[in-house]
Amino acid sequence: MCSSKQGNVGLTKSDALVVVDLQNDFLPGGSLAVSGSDEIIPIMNKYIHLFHSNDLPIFTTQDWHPPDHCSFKEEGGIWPVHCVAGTMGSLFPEDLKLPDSAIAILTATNRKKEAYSGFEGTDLNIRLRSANIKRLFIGGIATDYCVLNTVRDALKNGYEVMLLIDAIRAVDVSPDDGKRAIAEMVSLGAVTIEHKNIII
Ligand code: VGL
Ligand code: ZN
Repeated sequence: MCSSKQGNVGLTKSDALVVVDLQNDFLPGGSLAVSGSDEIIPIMNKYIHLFHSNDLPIFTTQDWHPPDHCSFKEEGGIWPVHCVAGTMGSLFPEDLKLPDSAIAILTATNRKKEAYSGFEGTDLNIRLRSANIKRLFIGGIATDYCVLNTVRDALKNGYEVMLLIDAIRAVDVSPDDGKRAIAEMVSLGAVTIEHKNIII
């Protein structure tokens, strides 16, 4: 499939915003800090405002690990301890302006299982279906892990995906992982969009 860059896009009642893992531990000063991740907070706030003011649902995912999660180095995984359920690092930064109506989806809660997708082991798909959502606007952290896997599953589950290209940041364990992830998401059918392209 060809890569496609979208012009202006209008929001409809079958659209939802999915904010992926915009949590303290992935921000500067956090235990798994992602470079430049703080820069996307004001942009995500614009998307949040757009969706909320149009009465469209906002879903948030949170990496929500037990203290001995298998992805942690101490347990043989590759990551420093991060996003332990209920700790400061697992919470949203104060300057992320989420409305009370935002729907929280908690992921990777099973000690024995890594899960990078917001759909894996959660009720996200059921909630989206019952709200008649057809198109997802997906952004957050990290481009090359949870955003990538959430987008893959969204497309597999039949949703249209608009990738918020101005509101994602990559871990880049290997150089260009983020770039490759974007290329893959686009080749699978995701359409990239910037907040200034949304018309209402
Ligand atoms: C993530 C690394 C480890 C993510 C979660 O949210 O992309 N990355 N756990
Ligand atoms: Zn994690």
